[in-house]
This record gives sequence, C-alpha cells and structure tokens, in this order.
Amino acid sequence: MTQSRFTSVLVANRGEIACRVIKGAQAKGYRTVAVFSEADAGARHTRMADVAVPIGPAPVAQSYLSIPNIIAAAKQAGAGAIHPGYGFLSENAAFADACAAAGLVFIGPPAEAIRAMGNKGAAKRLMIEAGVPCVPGYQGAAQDDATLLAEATRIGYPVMVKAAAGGGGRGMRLVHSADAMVAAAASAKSEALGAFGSDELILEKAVIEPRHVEIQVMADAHGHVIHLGERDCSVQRRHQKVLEEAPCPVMTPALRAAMGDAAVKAAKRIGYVGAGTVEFLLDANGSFYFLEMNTRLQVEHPVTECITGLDLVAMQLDVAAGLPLAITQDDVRLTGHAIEARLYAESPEAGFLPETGHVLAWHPAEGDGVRVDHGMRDGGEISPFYDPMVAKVIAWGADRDEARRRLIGALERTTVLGLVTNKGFLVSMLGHDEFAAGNATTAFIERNFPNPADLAPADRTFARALAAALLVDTAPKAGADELAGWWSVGEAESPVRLAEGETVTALKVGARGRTYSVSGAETSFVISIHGIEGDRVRYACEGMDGTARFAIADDHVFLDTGAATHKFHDVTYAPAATADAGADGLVRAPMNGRVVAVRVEAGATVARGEVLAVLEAMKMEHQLTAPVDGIVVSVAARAGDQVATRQILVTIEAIAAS
Ligand code: MV4
Repeated sequence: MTQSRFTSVLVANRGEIACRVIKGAQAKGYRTVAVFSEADAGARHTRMADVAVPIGPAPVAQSYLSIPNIIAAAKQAGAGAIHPGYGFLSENAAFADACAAAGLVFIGPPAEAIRAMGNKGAAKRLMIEAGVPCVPGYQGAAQDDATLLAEATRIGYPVMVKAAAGGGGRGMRLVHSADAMVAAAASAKSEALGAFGSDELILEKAVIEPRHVEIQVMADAHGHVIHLGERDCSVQRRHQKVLEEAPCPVMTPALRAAMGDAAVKAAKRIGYVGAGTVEFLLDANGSFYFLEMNTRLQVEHPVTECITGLDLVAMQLDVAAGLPLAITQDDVRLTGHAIEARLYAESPEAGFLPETGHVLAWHPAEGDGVRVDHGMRDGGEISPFYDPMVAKVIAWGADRDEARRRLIGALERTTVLGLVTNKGFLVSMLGHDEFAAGNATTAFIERNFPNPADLAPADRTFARALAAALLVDTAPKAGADELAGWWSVGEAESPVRLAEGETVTALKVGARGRTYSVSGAETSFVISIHGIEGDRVRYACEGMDGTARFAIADDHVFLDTGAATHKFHDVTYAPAATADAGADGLVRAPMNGRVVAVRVEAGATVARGEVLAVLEAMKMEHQLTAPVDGIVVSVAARAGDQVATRQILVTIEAIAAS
C-alpha cells in the first residue's frame, strides 16, 4: 500500500471530539481545518483549528450531515484527509466513498467494512463464520410470524427481538413467552421500519443483567490488527452511556485474551483498518457474546488512552497515512485504572430534560490523573441543535478506587454556570456502594435510581439558602445611605422568593453585616459571606468554611456547590409574584432597565397599588406600584437612571390600617 501524503486534516465534527482530534492532528504536525454550522460560529473547535470553514445552517442535515458541504469545505481549504469524529458521518459508508471519489483520505475503515457491520443479521453470520462467539439466535431471511415464533421457541425464552438495521436499543423488545412473541415482533418491525427503513429482525437468547464490555482494536492497512484491552460501559441510561471504565472490574487475563482474540478475528474478517470497537455482552458466568462493531473512534476512547499510554488519534492518523502499526500486541501494557463520566447539560430530576442556554462560566478541573475533554468556552452556548454533552471528565488512578475518588473530586471541581448539569447524579453514582464495589451491570441505574424525581441534589436546601444570601449580599446598595438613618433596627430582613420549576420557596434573609440568617418554612441557615472573588464565594456555615461558584444573571442564580449544579429563579420581585414582595416597604427594580419616570417624592402619602415609577426593560414598560399604604420615606432613582435588578428605588413606611 502506498503512503498517503496528506498534510492537512479536516475534522468533520464539532464539540469536544472536534477539539480532541484537532489537538491530536496538530501534535503530529498536520494543519487542521475545522467546519462549523451557523450555531457554532466562534465555538472552541473553530478557534483551535488553523482555519475554519462554515458549512451551513444549524440543523445537522444542512451542515454536519451534509456530505457535499463537507467535501466542498475540504476542497476549499485544501485538506487532504477527513477525520469524521463520532456520530454524524462517522459510520456512513457513502461518506467514505464520497471522500475517496474526491481524492480525500477518509480517516476510518474502508467503506466495505462499515457496510459489513451495518446490518446485525449479516454481521452476525460473518462473525459466526469467523469463530467469534455470538448469542444463540436466529438471523435468517424468513421473517414471517410462524418462522419467528418457531425460532423463538427453539432459542428458548426470554428472547431479545432486535431490528437488524438498528442500534442503540431502538426497535428492541424483551419477550418472555410465546404468547407475547407475535405482537412484540409486529411492534418491533413497525418501529424499525420507521426508524431505519427496514423491518428485518433478528432474535437472540436474552442475556440477563449482562455487562457491556467492548474491546478497542487498531488495524493498519498491512494486515496487522491488535487490541488495546477492554472498556466496561455497563452504566447506561436508556442506552446512553454515562460512566465508562478500563479495565473492566471483573476482567481476568485469560478472559481478556479470549475477548481480545475474538475482537481481532472480527476486525480481520471484514478487512478492518483504523480504530474500531467490538462490543460484547459479558454474563455473570464469564461467557461473552458479540453484539456489534462500532467502526469509529468512540466517545469513551480516553479511558483506553489513560491505561495504555497510547494516543488513539495519533495511531488513526498514522494508519490513515499508510504506516504500519508501530507496536505489536506484546507491547500493549495496561497500567492502573481509568473512569470517564459524561457531564451533560440536563436536569436529572426533570426526567433528564436537556438544558440549553449560555455558558456564563466554565472551569474544568485540573489535577493529578485528571483529564477533561470538552468543547466549551466562557460565553459559549449549549444549543438545542446538538447533543447536550458538556464535557467528559476522566480520572486515572493506580487502582480503581483511586481513579473513582479522583473522578468524584474532579467532578466537584468542574463548574459550569448558566446551565443545570447532571454532575450531582454522576457523583451519586460514583459514590454508590454497588459501583464502588465494581458490581454495576447494565441494570445499575434502573435498579438504584429508578425515579428521576428523587435525583434532586441532596444539598438543595442549603444551596437555596446560599443563593438567597448571595442575592441580598450582591444587591446594589443604592439608597442605602438614605436608609441608614431611617432603618432603626440593626438587622434588616429581606424577603426572597426562589423558584425551581413550578415550586416557589419563600425565604426571609436577615442581615447583620455580611452574616445572613436565612429562614424558610422548615429550615434556617446562618451563612457568613467572607468574600467574593470573581465567581467564587467563600462562606462559613454551621462551623465550616466552604467555597462555591455562582453567577447571577437574568433573574437567575446559578450556583455550583461542588456537589451539584443548582439553578434558582429569583421571583421575589417578578410581576406575577408581588403579593408579599415589598411588604418590607422596599420597592426594587424587578430587572435591569432604565427609569422612565418617577411619580412620587419623599413625604408623599401613597395608596397600595399606586404607580410610583416606570421602568423600561426588554423593550417594555413596567409600572412599579406601592406594595402597601404608606408614606414615601425616600426615592433613590431619577428618570433616566440605569438601574440593576433588585436595586431599591423607593422606600415606603407602611401605615398600619386602623
Ligand atoms: C442484549 C441484551 C440482552 N440479551 N442482547 C442494548 C443495546 C444494544 N446495543 C444491545 N442491547 C442489549 N442487547 C441480548 N441477547 C441486553 C442489552 C441491553 C444493554 C446492552 C448494553 C448496555 C446496556 C444495555 C441495557 C439494556 C439492554
């Protein structure tokens, strides 16, 4: 095979994997080309690359999935090779063909190898031929009810019905008895036809509570294939991996050799070249079965890099350039243990609803044995068009428990402000006894965290109190001088109302200097603010000093306590919630804006509901009304003033109804 002489690599992807590949290609001396959709202008990957080319509108079909647009970008930028990352076009055989037709090197396997693994039935027949252990089942051409029923009976229940063209659990049904078989097959066929354009099914004996163990393989274009050990990706939610680790906690050298050998056989059988992953189910008896092969670099590749010391992207580039593998199987040594957690912008307690919005602050953890792969930057955005994964946080340790503890610490020190993330859930899983013992199977999340509503962070009540204290502490103090003489008591008490979804919590915040007594219906905390530097607050509470990061923007308090990310909507002065707000006689700006008019002066008698001032904000006028009958003590704003949320504009001393 001749050596390809590409000097420039286009990365046909976005987010963390585009950044990872760009970094790897630059490290090997290649010029890099990023592509970006309209939603990704200025994104981190576009800034890391040597050049960046726009490829169309935000929807993926018109940009990251558009073969013509990406090939045109490669031509325009003079790229000689294309790395597809994962997802998008990475397992699209037509894209591999289109690259070849355009004279570009596709950094991935031959199109024929992608096609060979594209259909589960055909792939299984090939694997059986190659001597790769497969789950006993049926993968024949006949798809009529009578055949499927007879085959299911032969296999023995429970049976797993799968879409031949499917993946990721779609079109999959677990069937416990013959009575349910025909209906399950019909519904699987209809789902598969809709999702994949084919209603072909395969049947398999169901493996009960398996582990998902996958073998990383690397093949060159000269017939050499090696494996780089396994990853255990059993901790999944709805077929989305959440935690991945290497090695598998129950692996033995003999089992690794057998699974590695099977994976190498699988790759050789289809003429594989490049990085690939062979997925297996591993049952409680140590039997393993081929599931499918992923013909791309995977999200979780860093755990393999951590324990092998190899750079998989560098190896992909070498192989794509036509070089033979620089190492043999005997050179592959596994050292220590690595665990990866996928940090998502999503709200676990809201049923894992994805979160979108602006990233107000981003602080990836640093530390011994910690790696954070991400595509984030301050001021960036998590848009609804793409996967809400924020980052992968990876920790290595000399043993599994060290890796696990380091990962918990790294997650605690990784902060995203502006969006809710799943970090509290990740920390809970990593701290769970079953995971800590290395016993987590594919049933781990369902069994231990069945109810999303229970996934509210354990420190929510404290976080809410800290958020309230921060709102009062950071409130603009305009008008404070006028108040000083008037406010006779030493401790001022401010109402604060915080909403989380539909739930509103009313708190009272008493202040003595910067020590705040925050009380609600069932709780009270005394929190002293020692200092605020940038987005970090140092506080004391219940005899302990602590730190947290926070941002206040658009009536929201974003707070990262370390243990979890919190988001509270400040509705204290929201128009709809004025009922008891202002009962203290303080009339505040409900949002940032400009004072258009002030209708009262000090000394005036006002009636509840009377308009005191008009604020213009977000292109609308908002009337600020007297919350109580009383006398205006002071007016701290003039027409034309720019004012900040919560800034006190008018102070009224209530006249008790007589
Ligand atoms: C199975 C199985 C049990 N028995 N096949 C789910 C997604 C697809 N890649 C294969 N899957 C499974 N196939 C047989 N014969 C259980 C699963 C499965 C699973 C596999 C890996 C990781 C998580 C999982 C969660 C539920 C079910």
